[in-house]
Amino acid sequence: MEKFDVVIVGAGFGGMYMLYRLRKLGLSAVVLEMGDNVGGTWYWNRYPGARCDAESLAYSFSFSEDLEQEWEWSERYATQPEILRYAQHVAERFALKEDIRFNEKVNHVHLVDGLWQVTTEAGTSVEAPFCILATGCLSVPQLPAIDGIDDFSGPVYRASLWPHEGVDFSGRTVGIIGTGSSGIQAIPVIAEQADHLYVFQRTPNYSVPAVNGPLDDEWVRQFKTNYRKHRRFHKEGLSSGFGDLEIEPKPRTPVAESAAGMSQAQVDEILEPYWQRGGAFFLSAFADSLMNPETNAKVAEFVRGKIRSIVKDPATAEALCPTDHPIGSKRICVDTDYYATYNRDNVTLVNVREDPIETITPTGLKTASGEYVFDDLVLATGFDAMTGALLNMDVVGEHGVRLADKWSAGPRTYLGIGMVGFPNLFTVTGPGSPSVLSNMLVSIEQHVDWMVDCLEHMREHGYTRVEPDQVAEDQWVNHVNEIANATLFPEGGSWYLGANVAGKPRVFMPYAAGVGAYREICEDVVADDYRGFSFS
Ligand code: N01
Repeated sequence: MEKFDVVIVGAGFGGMYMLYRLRKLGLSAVVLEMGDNVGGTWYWNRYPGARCDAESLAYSFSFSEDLEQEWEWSERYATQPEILRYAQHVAERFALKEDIRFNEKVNHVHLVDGLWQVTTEAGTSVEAPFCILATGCLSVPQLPAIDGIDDFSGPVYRASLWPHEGVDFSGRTVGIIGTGSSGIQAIPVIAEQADHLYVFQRTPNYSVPAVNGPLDDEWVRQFKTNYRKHRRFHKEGLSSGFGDLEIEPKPRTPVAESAAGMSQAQVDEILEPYWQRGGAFFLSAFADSLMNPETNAKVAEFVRGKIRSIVKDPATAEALCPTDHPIGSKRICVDTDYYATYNRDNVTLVNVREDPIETITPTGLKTASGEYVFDDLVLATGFDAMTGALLNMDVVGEHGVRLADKWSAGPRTYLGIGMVGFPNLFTVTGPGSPSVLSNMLVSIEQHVDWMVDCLEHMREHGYTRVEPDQVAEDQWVNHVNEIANATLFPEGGSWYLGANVAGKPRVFMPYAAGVGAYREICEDVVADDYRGFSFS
C-alpha cells in the first residue's frame, strides 16, 4: 500500500488548497478525487444557468496575491464554466494535479493500527497517519421519492450530474421538478430554449434578483488595489464572509436594528434599494431579519409584493408566493429573470402542493387531477447535504466505530473540524462550522489554515496524534444548537436541517453565529493551548 503523510479526499477548492498548504509544510500528500478533473461542486453542477450567488471578487482564493491580481472575472456573479476554468487555472498554476488521482471514488476510510487506510472503488488503497475529508457540503445528489421515477422513457437530466457536452432543448417539451437555487437558475434558461416548459413546484422559494452584469475594468482595477482590506473584511467583519462589494470596504451596518413596529410602507422603502442593488445581501437590511418573526414577516411580504408585481397572472403569482417558512430560513435564492419567466407563453407552473404528483409515466407525469406529457425530465431536487458525502464513504474510526453509528442521531463534531473516536481525521467545512451559511472560499481557507497550523504545532512538539475531547465535542454540539435555536433557521424545514432526506435526523447542521465569531473561537482555542483537543 502506498504511504503518505496525509491523504486528502476531494479535489474541490478545499482539497486543492489543503494540498497547496501541505506541500509548503514539506509533507507528502495525495488527493483522491472521484471526478476526472478538479473543481468539486463546480465540476458536477453544469446545469443551464448555473452560476455562483456570491460575487466573483469575493468568491475566490485569497492565499495568493498574484493569483487574485492576475485572474480576471468577467461578471458580477461568475458562471459555472468560468469558476471551473478558475479552478483549473489554480490547479495548473500551482502544479497541483501531480498529486491528485482522478476517477478515484473513495468508499472506505478505515483507521487500522493508527493509520488511515483509504480505498477507492477502483481498488486503489493508500495509507497515511492523517486524513483530510474535503468532500464538499452539497455533493451527494438527492433523487425524489416519486413513484415511477425509473419509468420515464425520455432523457432524465439531473442538475448536479449534467452531461458535460450540454443539452439542447430547442423544439422540446420539458418538465422540471425542483424550485430551489438550482431550479430557479435553470428555469429561465431552459424556458428560452424549449418549446414548452412545465415547472412542477411543491414549495415556492424566496428569490431576489442577482442584478448580474459584466464587471467594469476600471472598477475592478480600483477594487483590486484594496484587495487585502476586502479580504480581511470578509474574514473578520462579516457574518457570511461576503457582502455588497464596493471599491472601498467598510463595515456594513444594517439600515435598522428591526422592522418591528414599522409600517409595511416604511419597510418597503428601506428594502427597495437592496432589491434594486441585487444579491443575497438583501437580507441584511435589518439586523434581526433572521431572529425576529415580525421583521421577517415584513421582509417576506416585501418579496411577495414584488412577485405579485412581476408575474402578470394573479393565480400564478399567488402560487409562487412562499408562505410556509420564514424568509432566509431556507437558503435564499438569487436569480436572473426567474419570476418574469412565468409571463412567457411557453411556461406553465404546476402547483404540486395542491395537485400532488402521483407518478412519473413513460411519457411524462400524472398529478391527482391531470396528466402532463413532455420529452425531457429535469430533476433539480437537491442534495443529501453536509453529512451525505462523509457517511457514504464508510468511515470507521477507533475500536471499529463507524461514523454512521456515531452520527445516527445527527452529526457530532468539535468545531466542525474533528470528532471523538476519529483521531487525526479532519473535515473541511464539516457540520458544526459556518460552511454553507458563508462564503465557502472564506470558510475553506480558514479551516485549511487552522488544520495546517495544527499539524505544524504537532510537528514542533513531536506529537503524532490529535483528537477532540468528549466534553469539548458535547459542548460544541450544544452550542451549535443553542445558536440555531435563537434564530428562525430551524423553522425552515430545509436541507440545513436534513429535512429534505427521508429518515435523516433533524439537526441544524451549520454553525449560525457567523464566520467572524467562529474564527475568533478557533483562534482562541489555539491560543488556549488547543483547548478541547488532546495530543500525544
Ligand atoms: O436543492 P434544494 P438545490 N416532489 O434542496 C424539490 C446550493 N446551490 O439543488 O422544497 C416535488 O434547495 C424541493 O421541493 P420541497 C444552495 O446552497 C447554490 O436547488 O422539498 N419536488 C425543492 O424545490 C442551495 O440551497 C447555487 O417541497 C421535490 C427542490 O426539489 C443548495 O445548493 C446554485 C421533490 C430542491 O431544492 C441546494 O439547492 C444551486 C418531490 N418528491 C445550488 N423532492 C448558487 O450558488 C425534492 N423536490 C447559486
